[in-house]
Amino acid sequence: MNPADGSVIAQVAEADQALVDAAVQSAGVALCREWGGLGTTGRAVLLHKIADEIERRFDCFVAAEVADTGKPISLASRLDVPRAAANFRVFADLIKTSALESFQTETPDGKSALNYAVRKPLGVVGIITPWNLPLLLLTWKVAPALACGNTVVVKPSEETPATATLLAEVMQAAGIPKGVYNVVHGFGPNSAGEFLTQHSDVNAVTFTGESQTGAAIMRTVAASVKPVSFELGGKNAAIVFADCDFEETVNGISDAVFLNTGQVCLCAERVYVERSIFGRFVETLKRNAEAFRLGDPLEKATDLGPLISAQHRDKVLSYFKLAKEEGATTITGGGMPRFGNKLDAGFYAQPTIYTGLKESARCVKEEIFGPVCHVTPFDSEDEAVHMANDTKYGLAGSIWTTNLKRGHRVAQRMNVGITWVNCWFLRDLRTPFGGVGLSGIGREGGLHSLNFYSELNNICVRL
Ligand code: NAD
Ligand code: 6OH
Repeated sequence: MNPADGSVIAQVAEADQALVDAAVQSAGVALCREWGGLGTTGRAVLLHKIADEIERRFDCFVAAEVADTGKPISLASRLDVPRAAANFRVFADLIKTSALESFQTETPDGKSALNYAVRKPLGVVGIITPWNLPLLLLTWKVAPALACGNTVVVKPSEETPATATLLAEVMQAAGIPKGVYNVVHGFGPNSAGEFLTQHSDVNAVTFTGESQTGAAIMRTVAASVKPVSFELGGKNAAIVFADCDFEETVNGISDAVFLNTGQVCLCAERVYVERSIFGRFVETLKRNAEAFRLGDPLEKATDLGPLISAQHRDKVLSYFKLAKEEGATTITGGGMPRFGNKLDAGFYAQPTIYTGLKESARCVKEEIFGPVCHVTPFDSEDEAVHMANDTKYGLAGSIWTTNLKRGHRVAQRMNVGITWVNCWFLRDLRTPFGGVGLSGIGREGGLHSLNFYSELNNICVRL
């Protein structure tokens, strides 16, 4: 469905067990054919061709992503689709240039041995992805998996099947051998997702999505001890000190809270602001939230689109209701916008800001994944860090200050996988990416991805 107006865009075939079996088998066979014989140089050339073909179909990918997700065309054009091409280029270059460790080992008899490691593919990798950044997050995993010589079976979210399918056309056009990239569509439990994760011929599973789903997948793969990489949910904090660059910070936080209608795992849902600027900060954030243009994703001027589905909109609205029951003060929003046209059948929610909740409130503890934040004042650095870290999640955080020492110091105290200072979602694809606690297991990005998507075989040679 198109989340902007509730219309049906396409029918998608749900893979049954037999189709998933066929996809996994095709991936297994491809490992032993031409693909398996290619070296890193050959694979890197092909990965660049994939990026070329994505860029050639730029408008087509943007249109598909906008129709599936309802995200503004401006966002898909500047973030999702360029990042998909970049994912392939970065891992193509990295696999060619990355070195592996070696050790000259002294032996008790006064001689020595040489230890060195070689990379081997894991085999068939099952890739399961969510709906919020469908192509970006899919290619973030497919690119390093292919760079390392694996074959893949991908299961995109049932909400956003289009771009994974278009990527199959890209693979063909780029000359990727048959069976290297396979797509199955369907749901999670008792459907394609579960059939894939429990398949005995799938050698590893990489997953991005909700923490609870990660737990379910972990139980499924436990039986066959498959390696997993999990990028899961978050309840991310931003800490704003009184000495911040005020305008830059409010604009940065506006992005961190509302980008993609708050449907980015890295979004800040908890904002902690030093008390002396609290009132002014909340007022200015409100001004920004109210200035966002909600509307038709296909219009270039639109800042925020709808939520992904009626079900997710209802979940977000249920938190709006809960916030009031928990005693929140509504600074702005808290409901659904009215357009007076076909967009009223879409799944929109207003940009929403709350204050006044206790830190123990469910709205401050649970991931909402919508255009909403709660702002809390603080009096000391220790108090801010304590509140920011008081969560079972630990994906990302951001610190806003012009005090260089404080920026580093507070960043290093954050119990998360990624901390930004005076910025948010600024990505260098070579850096480690992942979370602690309920936010995930392992790190991807750069060499961390190469290490997950390959097995190292250490070879010890007595000299
Ligand atoms: P989700 O967990 O509901 O679904 C993700 C994928 O898992 C879908 O393809 C779904 O079909 C599949 N799935 C569901 N149950 C399954 C099962 N039992 N076995 C196998 N597959 C199963 O997540 P979502 O609602 O699509 O995405 C939103 C969530 O993803 C949020 O919690 C968000 O924080 C998280 N997220 C995290 C990151 C990150 O990098 N940490 C990035 C994006 C999104
Ligand atoms: C989550 O919604 C965003 C994840 C972003 C990435 O994984 C990335 O590589 O930028």
